[in-house]
Amino acid sequence: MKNILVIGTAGQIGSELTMKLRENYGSTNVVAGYRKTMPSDDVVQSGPLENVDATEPDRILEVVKKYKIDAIYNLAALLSAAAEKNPQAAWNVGVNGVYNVLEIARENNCAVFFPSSIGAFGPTTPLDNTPQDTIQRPGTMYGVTKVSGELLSDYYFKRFGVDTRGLRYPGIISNVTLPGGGTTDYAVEIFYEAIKSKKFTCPLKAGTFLDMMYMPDALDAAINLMEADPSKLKHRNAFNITAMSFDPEIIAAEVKKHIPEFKMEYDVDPVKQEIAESWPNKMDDTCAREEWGWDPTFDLPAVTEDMLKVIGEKHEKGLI
Ligand code: AKB
Repeated sequence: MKNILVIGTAGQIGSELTMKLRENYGSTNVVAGYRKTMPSDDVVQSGPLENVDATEPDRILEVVKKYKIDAIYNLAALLSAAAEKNPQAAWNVGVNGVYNVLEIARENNCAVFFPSSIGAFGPTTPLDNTPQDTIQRPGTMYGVTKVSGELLSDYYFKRFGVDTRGLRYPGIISNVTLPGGGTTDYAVEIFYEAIKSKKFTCPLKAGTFLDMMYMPDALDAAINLMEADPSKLKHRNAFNITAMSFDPEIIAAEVKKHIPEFKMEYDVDPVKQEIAESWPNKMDDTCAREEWGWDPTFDLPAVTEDMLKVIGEKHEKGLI
């Protein structure tokens, strides 16, 4: 892989993935695509920047040709709760956008990374130790777009030989760019609120278990999968990966170990709660471990310690 285009670099994953790819492959070889919102100063100042909207294929093609792109990381999407507010836009970005990228990849011989999600599962999926290959009948527009993206990506690999690879990301915990409109966002917000006000109102019920992961592991996963020996991949789109599973009570107890006065109360958001209940409690990620060596570094205590340290420093500097 020499020249990479990242679409969606203002987002939670895109902002950090762009910097990591630039570190690994050289700043000038990684083009940051953004739509409306400008990415962070780090992203803007460290390498090429282009206005690229996943729903505008002519523009994607122009950038792919200009920079002789050979891999596209397409992170453009509306997250699960946001997609329920605007399902038409979610379809447009999450399905038409994915199709546009795959078509351009087919014509220009690019590899494609597709970020699927635990949202690709639904209420009829086995929710404990969710297998790699299982029932996928999501009831959300987000889930519909993720299943479509997985199927389209596999189709382009099998039918046209496009090197498509994808991950089913769990909730991603991070401290650079806030997520927005996701069901798992609470697991990020809790740390900011713990530092700022020592209290947090949780939108999900106690007992709602979901898979989660710290950003450094999520970035390594994408890059390692794209670098993996293709002859070892029995699956392509998309691999279950997880690093931990917890409910709001467990993460709150972990925060309390560092901030004993921390208090959490509940004000359940019915849309998010219904979505969360239809998602796995814990996925089985054996295929990712066996086929390309997935092995996360951070567990909940390590994430909590690091999040509180980084966000605490930002708070002291008046940045949040
Ligand atoms: C969301 O909550 O919508 C996302 C996801 C798990 O895909 N963070």
